Amino acid sequence: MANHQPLLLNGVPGSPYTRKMVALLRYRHIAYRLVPSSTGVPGLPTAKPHLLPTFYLPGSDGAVQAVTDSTPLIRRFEAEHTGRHVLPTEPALAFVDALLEDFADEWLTKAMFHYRWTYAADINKAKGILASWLAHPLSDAALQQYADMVADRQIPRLRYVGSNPSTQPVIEAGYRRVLTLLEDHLRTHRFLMGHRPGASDFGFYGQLTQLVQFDPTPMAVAVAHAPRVCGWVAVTEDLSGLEPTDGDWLAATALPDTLRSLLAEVGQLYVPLLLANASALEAGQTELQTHVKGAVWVQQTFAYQAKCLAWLRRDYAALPPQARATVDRILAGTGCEALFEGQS
Ligand SMILES: N[C@@H](CCC(=O)N[C@@H](CS)C(=O)NCC(=O)O)C(=O)O
Repeated sequence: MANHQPLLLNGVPGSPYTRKMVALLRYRHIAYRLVPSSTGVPGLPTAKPHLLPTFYLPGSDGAVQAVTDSTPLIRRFEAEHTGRHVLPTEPALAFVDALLEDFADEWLTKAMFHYRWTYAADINKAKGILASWLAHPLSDAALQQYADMVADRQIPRLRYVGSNPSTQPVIEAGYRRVLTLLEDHLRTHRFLMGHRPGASDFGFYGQLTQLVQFDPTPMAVAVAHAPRVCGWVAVTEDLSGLEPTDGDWLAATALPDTLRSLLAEVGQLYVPLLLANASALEAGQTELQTHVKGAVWVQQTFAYQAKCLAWLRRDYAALPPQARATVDRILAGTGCEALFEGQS
């Protein structure tokens, strides 16, 4: 069903998922109205939990609903708006795209949150600027007070992403390695998915807007080691003038080694966490414990990531036989195949 009304959403520039979705809407030529505040839109419903971005979309009864979660929203917009699609047409490539999107949303965000709320320079920059994104102007004293409230709220939440002294080296080495692997890929390709962006491009873009353009510690790493990644993030913000064609997607049967290397990193950094999280939740535990790159990783379980794993498994189960064989060949030896072992 075509929807010609501009989509209404609420979000702020410091929210990686807001950036992901705004860049996607621009690329897709989907008209939107962004209400820039961290507190929702007065008079409209609030999502539970309140997350940024929140979209205000008609429900089946026509009443406006507050809708969150970028991954299913991207799929909804693919169905409701034609042209300039971000889900690759070839099922095997679409699967790789979904896996990389999930890694960006759920693992790379750990690096983003870790750097922002661990180092003094990052905390001091973020707390003042994030506090300024209330819907109304603040005096200096009120801004200072609100900035301290933001930091006092966010710093203890490092535990939700698993950032602590034992995981810090793994997160930071993982971030550097992801930058290097992206830099390698961008040496020969314009986007992760080839000559046009997939959903995974927007997932990486969203987190990287913060890591390479906002928070000073990870930004310095990127500027020193990954100039192409920095340039790519700047360009991906507005791809309204890109004219994609069907031939611009990668071919899953000839996936470049640079993307396979990225998948191997996903297999090491993210797959153990997804599996341990699902097992802990199944066992009714509130905490998961596993090893990532040899380090002990302990964190609170996260119901949303169990949903992510279920979505990936559902997509895997739905692959036509030939596409599944291609996916199996791509994933073999990357560590990602462990997500689908024993799945019919
Ligand atoms: N799964 C969601 C994640 C959205 C999310 O976590 N948003 C963050 C800001 S980037 C948020 O609103 N966190 C809750 C808070 O800060 O209170 C998506 O894909 O959109």
